[in-house]
Amino acid sequence: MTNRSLPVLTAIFLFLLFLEAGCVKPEPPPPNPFREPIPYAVGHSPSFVGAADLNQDGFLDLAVANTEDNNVFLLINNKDGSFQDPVQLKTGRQPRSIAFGDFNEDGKVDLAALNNDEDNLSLFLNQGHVLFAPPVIYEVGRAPFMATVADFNGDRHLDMAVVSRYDRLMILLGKGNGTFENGLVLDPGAIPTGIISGLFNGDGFLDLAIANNGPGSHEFIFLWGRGDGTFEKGEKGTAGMNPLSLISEDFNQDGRPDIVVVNGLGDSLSFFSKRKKAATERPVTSARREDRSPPLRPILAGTVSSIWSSPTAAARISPF
Ligand SMILES: [Ca+2]
Ligand SMILES: [Ca+2]
Ligand SMILES: [Ca+2]
Ligand SMILES: [Ca+2]
Repeated sequence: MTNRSLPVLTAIFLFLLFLEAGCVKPEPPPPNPFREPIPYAVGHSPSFVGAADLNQDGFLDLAVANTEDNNVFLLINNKDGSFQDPVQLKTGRQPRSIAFGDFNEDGKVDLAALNNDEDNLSLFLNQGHVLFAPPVIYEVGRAPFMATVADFNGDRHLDMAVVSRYDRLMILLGKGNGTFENGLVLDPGAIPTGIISGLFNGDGFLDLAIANNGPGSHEFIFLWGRGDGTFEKGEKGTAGMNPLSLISEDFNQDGRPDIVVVNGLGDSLSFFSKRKKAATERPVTSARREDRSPPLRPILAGTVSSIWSSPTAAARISPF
């Protein structure tokens, strides 16, 4: 082979490679891995479903809030992913959601139903064998909507943070015996409908993130925990239209929580992940506020306030 023929052969090879690449058909999407759904009858206007092992058999059970029936249905797992006929718990008017936690520390998961039309919650203590004690009522705020459970004051007893649609956040501090004392009442912004807790600013103290569903809102806010059950206002994030609810998981496995906000309008959700740490940033070595890790960065549908970077993509989410 001469030196002159080498470029020609290379060109032919690249051309064939190009043809080959052009002919490659995209992989067909994988088939839907889910079977046909199994219907289970619940009550009227079910508005919330949560999972917890309510009978301590190691299998997750379901609890459904039936808003128009003023009750919660408990569906116990048959240990094969099918569920028994529901056990009914009578709640207050219009239970909107349910929070779970072992509030009396007896090893059994208790539950609180947020009664949207009575401005209180019904706390049911689990007595075992799917029996629950008559509920204890706690006043929370007008039209309670969602709660998150964690130990906010570091006393090793579970506490509860409850948002109500009429602009109120109440912190209920657990005593560990199934009772609570009212803590702070805070203004979380207009019509808060979603709340989660997590270590969002990296100072070692649990924080709150709240979705505000008010008219024209694009807002979700952080409240930075001080570790004693009190909070201070943190940054505001801007999601899509009328943020409704949110979740936090470590989706990119960088060891730091990401946040997904579901927007009530606009057919989108907003995904926030944290920026990479700057080289000059000090590592978090103690529970000090100055050691906050970088703020979260949205990468889907949404904009951010001054300390947040701009979104890089928008997504329209279709139901499957
Ligand atoms: Ca179970
Ligand atoms: Ca319990
Ligand atoms: Ca606590
Ligand atoms: Ca914190």
